[in-house]
Amino acid sequence: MRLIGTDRARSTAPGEAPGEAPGIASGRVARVSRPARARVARAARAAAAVLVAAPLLSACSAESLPRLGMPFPVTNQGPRILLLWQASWLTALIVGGIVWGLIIWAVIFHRRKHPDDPLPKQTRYNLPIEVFYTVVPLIVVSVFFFYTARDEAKITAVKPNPDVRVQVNAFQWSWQFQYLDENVEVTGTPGHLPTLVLPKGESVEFLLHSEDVIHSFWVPAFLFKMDVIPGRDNKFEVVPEKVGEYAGKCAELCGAYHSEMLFNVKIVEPADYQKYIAGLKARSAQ
Ligand SMILES: [Cu+2]
Repeated sequence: MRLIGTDRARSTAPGEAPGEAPGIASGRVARVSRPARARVARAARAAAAVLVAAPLLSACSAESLPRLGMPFPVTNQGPRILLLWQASWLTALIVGGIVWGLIIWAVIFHRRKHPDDPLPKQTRYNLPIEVFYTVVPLIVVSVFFFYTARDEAKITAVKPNPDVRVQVNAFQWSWQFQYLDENVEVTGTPGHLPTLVLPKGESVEFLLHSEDVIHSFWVPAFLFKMDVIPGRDNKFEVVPEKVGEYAGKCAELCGAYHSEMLFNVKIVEPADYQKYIAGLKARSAQ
């Protein structure tokens, strides 16, 4: 049986009325011809390649694949997040390539060749193909779900005793960073961006607190953002790994000056971090 046939030379099966979908109008169970079975087998092999690709891609490292526009990761969690992103994109591209290929194949090889050509035989259903295109997406989504759930649990895990604890207070329209164990803080305004200084190689826990509306704490170089919700303090933990200066911003439209809600992140050596904290303490003592 053809899905949508254009083969006008196809012979009618014994007992089948001309132009009738085999086994449908007459109430018989549809049988699948050999060429159709071969096509389903080819499609099944292509789908199997996609399904195999996802776990294989996850066995690659983030550095061995293109970053696809994502920033270079600067925390211990960055490579895991980047790889999840890369594997998802590449799997989607493979699935997209197969779908585009099938569309182009149908457009080129099954186009109407003559204006007087009759409509091709209209097939109402094909059980193997329907089972195939129901089961394969379910498997693809399950693979996506498995890796997303596994990585989300690891990315959002917090340890009981982090080296540094920073409470991030978001307000319309800037940020305050409180170093909880040192009892010092830095407060910004829309015209004066606050800088969040973090020590390289030490675990930092962020406690996200909102004073008013929903904001979102986003450092693009962390490849991560988390909502800051009034009445519900979220937390996450990272180990900064690359010394440098990075941009931070609010990623939730929170009011008129949302676009001004910017801050800087500076990852420094632990000794420089201690000097910075000592300077903040000296200034607050004045
Ligand atoms: Cu905001």
